[in-house]
Amino acid sequence: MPQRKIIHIDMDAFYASVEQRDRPEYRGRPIAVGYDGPRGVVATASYEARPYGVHSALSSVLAKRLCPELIFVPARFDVYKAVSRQIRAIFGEYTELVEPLSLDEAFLDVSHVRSATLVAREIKARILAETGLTASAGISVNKMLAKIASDYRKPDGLFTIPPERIEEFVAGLPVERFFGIGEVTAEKVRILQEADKIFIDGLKEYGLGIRTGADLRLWNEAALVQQFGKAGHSYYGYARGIDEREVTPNRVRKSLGAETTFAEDTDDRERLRLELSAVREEVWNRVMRHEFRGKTVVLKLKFDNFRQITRSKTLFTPVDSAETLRRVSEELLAAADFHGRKLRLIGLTVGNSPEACPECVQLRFDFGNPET
Ligand code: DCP
Ligand code: MG
Repeated sequence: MPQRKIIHIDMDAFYASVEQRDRPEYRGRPIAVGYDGPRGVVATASYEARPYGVHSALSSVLAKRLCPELIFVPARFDVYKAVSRQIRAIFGEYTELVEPLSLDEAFLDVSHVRSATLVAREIKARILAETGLTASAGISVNKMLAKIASDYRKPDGLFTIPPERIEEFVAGLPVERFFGIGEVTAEKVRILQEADKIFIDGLKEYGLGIRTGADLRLWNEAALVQQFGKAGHSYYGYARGIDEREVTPNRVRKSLGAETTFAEDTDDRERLRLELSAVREEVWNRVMRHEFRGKTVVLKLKFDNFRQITRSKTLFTPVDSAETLRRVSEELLAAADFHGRKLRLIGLTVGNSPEACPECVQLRFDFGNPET
């Protein structure tokens, strides 16, 4: 098979940049897009806010503590969607093989062109001219490398990983980067970083000690599969710069969700409603970012004995407002019987079929201990 040429484009600080574009008084200032309430979360932060440690999915309270002069700006999804349509129209002029991952990023297969790097440069320039916003581009032979490359010189970056540099590049890469593929599997990164606490054979405590691509490469495929499940096959390839996934224009997403584990188990219904509202804000952000349409709302509750139940409701039409999601999720919580137990985790998923699995929950965030 001839080598592919893949471009990954990702807008810089997308929602925040749109707000700074439309409101000059925010330019050069640390801003966060999101709800500035006790249970609010940051959807994204401007580059001025990032040196303070403010980032996506951080609680608004903690964000304000890290950066007292932070300005909170409510999200305007309609405007972000309009920009998204503009950039997708630009992508479409270069190839039919465009796979959007969210409003602000996409893979493009441009195997037919002579220089993918030149195309990427041109696309960046057109995005700037037509939207007034900057994007970063990564260019390489597969999705995984293109995505890592787009992140490498952000903001306003352009970085190419040519075939002859792949091996060296991957070997030196911090391992967290491998897990930014698709949705971030924060849990897996956590496992690697807290390697010292992991029991592998139940007898002895080993550290996995995987820090870089070179470390990951030392693991054989069976061991990675044992550690990470099916994804282990992909990681085995990624460690070698191999990723066979095609750019597929209309990937069908089955569900979107978020969950949170509490610092302390609780059966306090009021506290649980607050926790649920934070999870719900994150879920709603994700639904908007992915333009996801799902009719089924799934509430997941995990108890102090690690047993888990799910409660779901399927609507006649896709969940189309934050208010609908609030109402349905609160009904599900109110109707759930805890049988006298405390809860350790609450999760919420929107799916497009009743079978939509809560296991598909992909993003974790923890408000339990904001200092960590
Ligand atoms: N977003 C969100 N919640 C998250 C992550 C992202 O609502 N947990 C939204 C806000 C972002 C947009 O999606 O602006 C795009 O996400 P990115 O991960 O690409 O982040 P940014 O574009 O904001 O910043 P970067 O310059 O790092 O790409
Ligand atoms: Mg982005």
